[in-house]
Amino acid sequence: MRAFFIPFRWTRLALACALALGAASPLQAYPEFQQSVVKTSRRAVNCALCHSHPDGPEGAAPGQIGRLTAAEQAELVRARAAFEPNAKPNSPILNAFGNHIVQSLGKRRFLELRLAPEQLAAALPKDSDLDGDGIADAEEYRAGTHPLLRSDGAPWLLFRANLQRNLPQILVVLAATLLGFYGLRHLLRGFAATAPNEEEEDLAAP
Ligand SMILES: [Ca+2]
Repeated sequence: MRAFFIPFRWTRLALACALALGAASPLQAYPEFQQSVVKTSRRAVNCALCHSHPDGPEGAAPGQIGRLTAAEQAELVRARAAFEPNAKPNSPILNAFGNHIVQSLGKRRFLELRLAPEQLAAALPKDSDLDGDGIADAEEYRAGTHPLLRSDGAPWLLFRANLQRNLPQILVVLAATLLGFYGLRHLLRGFAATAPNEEEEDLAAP
C-alpha cells in the first residue's frame, strides 16, 4: 500500500488559510468593542489597542496571521479555544492588553460581552496597570487611551495619578515651606523687638 504524504508547505498553507478565514468570520472579528470605545471616548482608536498590528490580524505583516510561525499558529489555536480564564494563552496576534483581556475574562465571558461591549471595562481587573502610568487598564480602555503607552493618558487622569504617586514628597515640601514661613515671621518679629525705638532715641537726645 502506498503512503500518501501531504507536503509540509501545503499543510502550513492550509492552516494559515483556516486561521485567516476564522479571523474574518463574524465569530473572530470583534469590531463592537472598538466601536464602543470610539463612541464613549470620542477618540480615534484602531486595532492596535488590543492587537499586535494596528491594521488587525489579517495580512502578512509582523503580528498578522500570514506571518505566524508554526508554533505561533498552534498558540493562536490554543488562545481561540481558551474559554475559561485559567487557560492563560498568549495569542501572537494580540498585544499584552489583548491577551490580558482573554486571560482575565476567558473567551466565553469575552464573547458574551459582545452584546454589551460598553461593559468590558467594568469586567476587567481594577488593579491592573500594564504600562505603570498610574491609570488602570480598565480606565484607559474606557477613556480610549492605550494601556501599554505611559505617554498616552487622559490629562486629568495622568494629573491625578502623578498627584497620588508624588503625594508624600508634595506634603514634605509643603510642610517645609510652612515651617520656613513660620520661622521667618518669628525672626522678623525678633528683629523688630530688639530694634531701637526712634521716639525713645529722640527723647534721649540732649
Ligand atoms: Ca495604565
